[in-house]
Amino acid sequence: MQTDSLADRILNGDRRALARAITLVESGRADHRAQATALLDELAGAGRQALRIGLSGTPGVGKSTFIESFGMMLTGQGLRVAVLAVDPSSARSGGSILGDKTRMERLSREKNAFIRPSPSQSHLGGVARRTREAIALCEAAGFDVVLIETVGVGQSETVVAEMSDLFLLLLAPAGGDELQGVKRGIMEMADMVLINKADGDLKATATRTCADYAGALRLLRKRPQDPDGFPKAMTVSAVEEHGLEQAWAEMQTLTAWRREAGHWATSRATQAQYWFEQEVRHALLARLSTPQMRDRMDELGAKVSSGNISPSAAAEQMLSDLSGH
Ligand SMILES: Nc1nc2c(ncn2[C@@H]2O[C@H](COP(=O)(O)OP(=O)(O)OP(=O)(O)O)[C@@H](O)[C@H]2O)c(=O)[nH]1
Ligand SMILES: [Mg+2]
Repeated sequence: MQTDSLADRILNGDRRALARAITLVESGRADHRAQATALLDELAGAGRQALRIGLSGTPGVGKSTFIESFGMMLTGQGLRVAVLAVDPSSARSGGSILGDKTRMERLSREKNAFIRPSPSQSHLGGVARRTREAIALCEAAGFDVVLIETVGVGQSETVVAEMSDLFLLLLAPAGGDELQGVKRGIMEMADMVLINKADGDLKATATRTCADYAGALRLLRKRPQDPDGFPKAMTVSAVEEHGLEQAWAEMQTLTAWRREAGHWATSRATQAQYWFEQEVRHALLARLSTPQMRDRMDELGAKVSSGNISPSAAAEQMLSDLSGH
């Protein structure tokens, strides 16, 4: 494969080239990895940036529906929108790929939208790299907004927050008790809290839930990257398409403020540093996991167990073996 021409096609916004490049970054083959790295290097020179919006929330809260309605609104304004999904559990992604495809029917027909479901890969480290690289590819292809959906369980929301410029938490209308159900860490990561399904019978509950969260957010420590009045809680209806313009206006206000105050650049730089360190960790772990290294580990482990060598001396031998490979 000629990465050169692939790069040119991506820079020209060719969606098939983009899809092919994402397949390349998803591949576990060593030659594909080398091509993907070369391609990403080449594209980085273009220096294109999109607004990366991470979206998290419990299953069924309406993330996909929101992304479709919100995405349609953005494309309606002439913006180009890419949608990616992070779904670390392969068992779930089997179902949600199908579900998302049917739910994002309108958006998937838009010529200014690109939707890429999560690959059926269960290892979070692999999913993180693939998503990060897919974002970079979408940026190079000239998308204005990249939306990243993740289901709000486990570590996946931290992963997505670490690669987003804006991290949105989508919540369902619920009684005050359920406020406790949202982990503090997630509330602290959220740049905006959207109470979805503020329609029909649920409208009044959604308004109450929104007030509860607005109160809770005010109590949380203020972060330097938030101007006055942020993080905001707002009600939306993805189905009835209410509140989407207001939410987008707030996102733009927040983003403009952060750019002006230097937080955008700082955050991108911190994230790049974080992912560099993660990559080093993963690469080291991968090198420790080769059959040869596992054998060596077992061998030294047995010596440690029998008291022939101290744990720290064995660890040093292990590491010197590793650097010799
Ligand atoms: N009343 C109402 N229902 C909604 C709204 N948004 C989504 N739903 C419904 O909620 C259900 C789940 O919506 P999805 O968009 O698939 O939710 P999700 O968060 O993407 O779900 P997973 O991907 O499975 O985690 C569907 O039946 C939607 O029609 C809304 O604004 N109002
Ligand atoms: Mg979904």
